[in-house]
This record gives sequence, C-alpha cells and structure tokens, in this order.
Amino acid sequence: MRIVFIHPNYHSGGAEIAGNWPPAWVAYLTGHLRRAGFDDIHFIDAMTHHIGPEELRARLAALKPDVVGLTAITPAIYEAEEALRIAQEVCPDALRVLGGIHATFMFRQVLEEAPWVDVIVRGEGEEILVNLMEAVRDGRWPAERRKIRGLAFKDGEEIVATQAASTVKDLDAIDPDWSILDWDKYIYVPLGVKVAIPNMARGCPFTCSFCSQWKFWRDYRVRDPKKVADEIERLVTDHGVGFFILADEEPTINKKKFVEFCQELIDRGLNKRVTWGINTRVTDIYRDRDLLKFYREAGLVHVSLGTEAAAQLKLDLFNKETTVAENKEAIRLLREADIFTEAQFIVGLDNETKETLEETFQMAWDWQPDLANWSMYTPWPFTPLFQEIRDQVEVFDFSKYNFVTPIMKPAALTRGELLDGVMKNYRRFYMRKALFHYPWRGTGFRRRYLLGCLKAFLKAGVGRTFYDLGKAGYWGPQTKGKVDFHFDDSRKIADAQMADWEASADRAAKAAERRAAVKAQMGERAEERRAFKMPEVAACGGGKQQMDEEA
Ligand code: B12
Ligand code: SF4
Repeated sequence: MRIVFIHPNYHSGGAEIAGNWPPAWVAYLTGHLRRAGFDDIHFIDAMTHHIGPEELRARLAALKPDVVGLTAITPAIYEAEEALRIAQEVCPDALRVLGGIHATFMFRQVLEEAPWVDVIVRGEGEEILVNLMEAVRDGRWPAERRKIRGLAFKDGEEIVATQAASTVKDLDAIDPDWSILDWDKYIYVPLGVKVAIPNMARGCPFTCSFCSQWKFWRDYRVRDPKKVADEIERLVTDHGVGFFILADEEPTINKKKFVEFCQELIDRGLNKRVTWGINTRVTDIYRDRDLLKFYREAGLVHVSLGTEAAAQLKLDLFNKETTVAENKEAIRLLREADIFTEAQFIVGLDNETKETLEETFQMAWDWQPDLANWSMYTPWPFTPLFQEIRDQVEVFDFSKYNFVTPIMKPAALTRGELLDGVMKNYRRFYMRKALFHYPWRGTGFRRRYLLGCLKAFLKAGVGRTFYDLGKAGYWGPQTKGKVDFHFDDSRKIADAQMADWEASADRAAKAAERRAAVKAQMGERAEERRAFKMPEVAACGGGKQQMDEEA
C-alpha cells in the first residue's frame, strides 16, 4: 500500500526567513507507520520546493498512491485542500486524508468547503493513522470507519466525528524516521547548517487565552531524554544536522528531564557537534537561573521567550501569568549565560494604539534581547480569546491567519497604520542592533550568529518576503494608506462550524473555570517565590513549576 505525504506549498514571511525547515510531522508519522509494517511511504515537500499545481499533478500521477496525506496549520488550509482536490483528479481511488491542527478543530468547516476530503485525523496522528491505515489495508474501510477513534468524515450529508482518541501515552514508542526527508535543502540561514525540529515534550500545562497549542496536545508528556539524545545523535551523524529547535511548546517545565537531556548531550559530546534553540516561558528561565550556564554548555544557544505583551494589561488578558518585570529579568539572566534571546510581542488587539506600539519598542530596547518579533494577534477560532471577541472578527480568510497580517482592526488604527507601526519598530530595533551591537559582540560564535540573523532579515527585506510586505504592497510609511491585504471576503464561517461553536459555549465556560483554577494555583506558587526573592514579582508560572514524573 503506497502512502504519499505532502506538505502544502504555503508561504508567509515570518519564521521562514530563517531558512527551510524540515516538516517534523512527516518524520514522526512515517516512523510509526514503518513500525506497523507500512514501508512504501513517499514525501513531497511542496513548501520547500515551491511545487505548484502542475508539478504536483505530475508527481502524483507518477507515484500512483493508494493514500494521500496532507497536513495543515490554519493559514495553509486552502493549499492543503487544493492539493487533495488535485489528488482526487489524478488518482481518484486514493484515500484522501487531512491532519494537523486546523482540521482537528475545524473539521466541520473543512468538510463543508472541501467535500473531497475523505477523512480528517483529529489530534496527534501517530496512533490514529496506524489504525486508519490498518483498516484500509485489511479492507475494513469504510465499513468500520465509525469504530475508529479520532476521525471526522462525511457520511452522505452527515458530518461524523468519531469519539476523540486519547493522546499518545507512550511517547517513547514513537521513533521518527527522519530519513524520509531529502536533507540538502533544510538549511538554517543564520548558521548555514542543516536544521531539524525534534520533539521532546508534547503539551503545555498553561492555558494562554490566545493560544491553541495546549488544547491540541492536551496532557503534558515528556519523552525519555536518552531516547531524544539518540534521535539527536542520528540527526547529527546520519543527516549532518548542525542546529535544531525543539518543536515543544514547553520543553523546560519538567526541569529534571530537561537537565537529564542536557547532561546526555554533554556526555556524548554532542554539545560540540550541534547547537540548538527552544521556545519557552519566562518563568522557567529564572527558576533555572543557576542552570543557564550548564544549558549553554549543552549547546543551547537560542531561547525564544513568549514575553507576549509589554503592557501588564495585555499579559493579564492573555492569561499569561507572567509580569513585565519578570520578562526583563529573564532576558538579563540569559544574556549573562551567553544565550541569545528572542522576545516575542503580540500586537494588534482592539485596544492597540500608536502609543502602545511605541511602548513595545521602548520595552524591547530597554530589555535588550538579541532579537525581537512583533506578531500580529491572530484569532484562531478554536481559542478562548476568540470566543470572547468573536463579534469583532471580520476576516475569515484563513490564508491570512499567519501572525504577519493584521486580521483584527484596532479601534484607533487602520490595518495599514498597524503594519506601519510594527515595521517602524522592526526598522529601529534592527538598525540600532546592526550598527551598535551585532558587529561588536565578541569575535567568535556569538558575533557569527548575530550577523547570520541579520543576514536572514536583510535577505527577506530585500526580497520583500519579510512580513509578506511585497504581497501587501507596503513600501514604507508613505504607503501605509494604500496597503492591500487582499482578504477574500467570500470566505465565511460554515454554518455547521457555527452551530458547533454554539454548542461549545458550554465547554468554553468549563475551560474558563479551569483557567481560573490554574490561575489560583499560580498565585500560590508566586507566593512561594516571593518568599525567597524578587518581591516585585506577582503571579507567574515559575517557582516549583516542575511537574511530577507521572504527570
Ligand atoms: C516548527 C514550526 C514551524 C516551522 C515549519 C516547519 C515545517 N516545515 O513544518 C517554521 C519555522 C517554518 C514555521 C513557520 C510558520 N508557522 Co509554525 N510552528 C512550528 C512549531 C514550533 C512546531 C511544529 C512541529 O513540527 N510540531 C511537531 C509535530 C510533530 O507536530 P504537528 O506538526 O502538529 O503534527 C502532529 C499532528 O498535528 C498530526 N498531524 C499533522 N499533520 C498531519 C497529517 C496527517 C495526514 C495526519 C494523519 C496527522 C497529522 O500528527 C502529528 C504527530 O502527532 C509549531 C508550534 C508547536 N510547538 O507545535 C508552530 C506553529 C505550527 N506555527 C504556526 C504558524 C502560524 C506559523 C506561520 C504562519 C508563522 C509565520 N508567519 O512565520 C509560519 C507558516 C509557515 C508555512 N509556510 O507553513 C502556528 C500554527 C497555529 C495554527 N492554529 O494554525 C503554530 C502552532 C505556533 C503557534 N504558536 O500557534 N513554523
Ligand atoms: S505557555 Fe506558550 S504554548 Fe503554553 S498555552 Fe501559553 S502560549 Fe501556548
């Protein structure tokens, strides 16, 4: 049985500017399928290779798959649907499968707008896909499809969602097959080396209101650090990987496992062969203040922090459970340990003004991270914050839900002014860094890395791919009144999806209760922390944040 995975050809000028990134989902699903005896698996990375419809058609015609599987984050959904439509034309007998975060939550919308999608896998793919493929192989599909957990499909006019599958409890049973990828293209521009995105932990115990990740992965689980180190060793030795980022939402929350992982890299000498980065929370950083140099020794060179908002007001709205003072302190601690810091800001809510945008710049400059990002608030329809502000959402063209397009229009700004304000922040921040900081910071790795980051920014700036500026027609402040984001106004929320939301209002209320409970818990922890240091710190997720082994 031949399975062909396709990563959709979607692009938006944000994180992509740092290079071509290997799609981890393909490696993780392929590894699990191979273990279950499926070994005729192929992969087309239409994103990295910019493969358009005609070439995709030709590739599928040549491969003659029995199953075609696509992934989609929200902005890539139409590209993924289109690729499956092409598959329907070229290989009509192949089963068309869609997975990933968007279809997991928006399956009603997707099945209504793209009825040629045969089946949606909801949630983590490894176990559900194996069950599905076994049913297909053994001739039990479609007769037994209602018995397989974690699926959604159309049965006549009825949209059926089978019982949700549990999360993958034994993460150590997952053994990704990274050899499915064609490695030459996956280069991290700042360092000029091959890059990978392994996954050590899944889930996040926090519940930030703008974020969909904690809902997607549900319970927090960590792999055996030795097994993750084995994976890194294979990536370095077999595929020449020189840099990786952990795909995890929260790799550090289980401090014990994270420390074990670092120790393992050091013991195996991998810290001399590969450097790496993580996204994590501010609170974990100063919980681990005495360990940061050890993390650096293990090869951790880049930490991206969800500082999220300069104003405490926004931090509270986002349910982020951190304070502005904590953000500044975390960055200082990382700098001291010689780890690069990237501060992430979310802008573009209803109450954004020129002044609040300016504040974020002043904060960024005051904190002095090495890199700063201003992301546009994007109202993922499956998040609690969306439920609260949904009457203000006018744009349902999901292809623009990409952190770089202003989906929301602030009351006091046009979308063009918002984009212009963000660009002004980028220009000032990176001009000053380029002139006064990057060229003069050390002579070794640090300087090379910072200049490499600058190179990535410049390349994207010159190519006008940065922030999709070329597509929107932004050429500087003088054009802010003329930018056009080309929203497709015909895109609306499907009736079925709308009905589902109404029904989920009740569930949202329960989630709010849960958030309140977590917040109360955080308050207690903050109390503990206050008792031993940093009296200015209010509520946070630090202190004794480390989770139980069993959790
Ligand atoms: C690495 C990464 C990237 C890489 C992409 C690498 C790549 N080629 O895939 C880079 C840096 C390029 C990137 C860019 C962007 N990203 Co990104 N990225 C991530 C990150 C950190 C990890 C993704 C990952 O590999 N996870 C691990 C794998 C194993 O999980 P997974 O992909 O979800 O797959 C599992 C399931 O979803 C399911 N599954 C997935 N696909 C399929 C398919 C089938 C057939 C089946 C059966 C199952 C299945 O099974 C898998 C295994 O369990 C996530 C955040 C996170 N921690 O997940 C954000 C994230 C995915 N990114 C996001 C966004 C918005 C973007 C950008 C639009 C931002 C920007 N403008 O730069 C761009 C879009 C790029 C593009 N052209 O598509 C959002 C998506 C939110 C949403 N609701 O859609 C996320 C969740 C971040 C966030 N905080 O919200 N990103
Ligand atoms: S800590 Fe990060 S991953 Fe977790 S809920 Fe908040 S934003 Fe999402």
